[in-house]
Amino acid sequence: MRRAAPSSPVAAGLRPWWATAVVYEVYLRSFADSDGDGVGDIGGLRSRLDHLVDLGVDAIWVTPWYRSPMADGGYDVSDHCDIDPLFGTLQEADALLAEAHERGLRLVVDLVANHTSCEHPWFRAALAAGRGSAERERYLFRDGRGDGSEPPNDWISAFGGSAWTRVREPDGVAGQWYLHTFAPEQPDLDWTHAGVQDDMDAVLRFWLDRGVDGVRVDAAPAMAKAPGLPSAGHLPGAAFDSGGWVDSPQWDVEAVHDILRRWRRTADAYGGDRVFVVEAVVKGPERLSRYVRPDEMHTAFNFDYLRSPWDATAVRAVVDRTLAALAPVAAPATWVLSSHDETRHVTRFGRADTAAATMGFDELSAPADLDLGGRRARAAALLTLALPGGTYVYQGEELGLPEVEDLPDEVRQDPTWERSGRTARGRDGCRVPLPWSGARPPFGFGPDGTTPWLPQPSAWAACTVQAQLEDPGSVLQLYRAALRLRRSTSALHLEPLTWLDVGPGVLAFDRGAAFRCVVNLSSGPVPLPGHGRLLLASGPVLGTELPPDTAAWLDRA
Ligand code: ISL
Repeated sequence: MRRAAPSSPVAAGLRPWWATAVVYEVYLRSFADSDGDGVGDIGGLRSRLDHLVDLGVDAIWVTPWYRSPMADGGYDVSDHCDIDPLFGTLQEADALLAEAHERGLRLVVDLVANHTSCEHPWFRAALAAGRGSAERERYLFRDGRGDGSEPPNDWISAFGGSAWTRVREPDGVAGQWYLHTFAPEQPDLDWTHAGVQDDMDAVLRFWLDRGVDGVRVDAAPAMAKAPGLPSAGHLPGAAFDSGGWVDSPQWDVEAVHDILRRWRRTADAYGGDRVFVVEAVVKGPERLSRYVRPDEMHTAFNFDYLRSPWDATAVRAVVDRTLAALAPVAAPATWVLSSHDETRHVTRFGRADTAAATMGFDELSAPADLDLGGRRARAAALLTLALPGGTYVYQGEELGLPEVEDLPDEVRQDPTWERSGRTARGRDGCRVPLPWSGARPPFGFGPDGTTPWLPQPSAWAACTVQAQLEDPGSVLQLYRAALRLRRSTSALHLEPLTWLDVGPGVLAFDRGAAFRCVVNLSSGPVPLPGHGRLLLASGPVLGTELPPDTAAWLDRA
């Protein structure tokens, strides 16, 4: 069995592991399928742990594996304390945790607490018990406006349309409405309800008791709502834009911080070095920093970095703003390029507009230039892994996978697709099952002859893990080399970032006296600033010139 090499400054106790960790996001449905039903599962993940050890990551975050009707790929949970049979069993989850720990990998689970599935026993009971019942108080049931046929307010769903759905009461008449920030199958909980708070504490303890190393908090800013649920004043047809909203009654409401503080107290009682990472798309790093105050979450996904266009001024600005916002709360940054919710960055960086759109709500644009996007993605990997803080690597990013933009409409499963009236393609294109080996689908994702839940492009024969291991110039080899170097380079764990001004279109910074990272985002070659030994480059470097869309790591010692 392979074991992750301990990271020196972290092993020496100079930093908690999560302050500079490389966390690999496992989107479980699409990682590896052990039983041939076409859906990734815990057995598949267990069988592929050595890939992650060889890659050199510190931890894995596993997307929801709980019992779920899968209306939103498992983010609609009907039992938070059991594993869905599609993914395996609790015993297998325990075995995975033990096997990960034996290999020196930490494991982070996903806590979906803003909403449950509509199949959750609490919601079924709420529907059955009717208007005015105690059961309805766990959710946000309200009477409609006017004669009751208009939604209670103008809030909009992240997947498009109104955030309210009307129910049929037990006696058969059209009745109250319930709030769902996401799909109608995901009713929002009322977090002012004491029973909800207590029961979610128990969920948190259930997983901490099993020994998980951290918790990713899903859609945190949605959990608190402005008292009285006032309308937001949205214009007709307004889109969900939580990253742009200020003083929204449905997002980033102050009371959310009480919930997070309560969880932090619960987790701190366990001792050890467990981490909370919060998913919060809010307006800018300054708002985000409020989620990582010393008594709240430890870290937060950096969506502003993810959304940044491939432009030196814009990237530098977001790095500076992030670091400046986090300094007063003494929280480490994270740097994220892709996730199961976003267009894969190889494709994004190959488009005319390289900024990220939200959750697949992007226009059908001209086909991306994947060679260009691929070069930029390789450079972005070295940039990202050299920044101070932690990093998230989304599965398949280490293979340079592009977004699959030509999925047939009939296979699409993301609720965004139907909710938008089939105009927004949604997130399926970044969720296509991974190619591991072989010349044809399922490319080792599942047993030969099985059919993955989303079809894999035949061109992926060239980007399987197996193919890339045989190619010294592959994206996988670049990631492995970069992660190896990152682990052993103490400056990347301990030293602050110092920019060098080397001209337009180029990002250059030092981490301490010995380490330098240079990224050329301009359209022509630039001289590598200063002298130093080339440690690693994202593409060919000729002499002392760095070609466009290329990054280099230099050792100046
Ligand atoms: O706020 C957003 C954009 O303005 C969203 O990105 C939002 O933060 C995101 O949709 C929350 O995502 C998470 O919860 C969803 C689930 O569908 C996603 O997969 C998950 O990552 C609902 O549980």
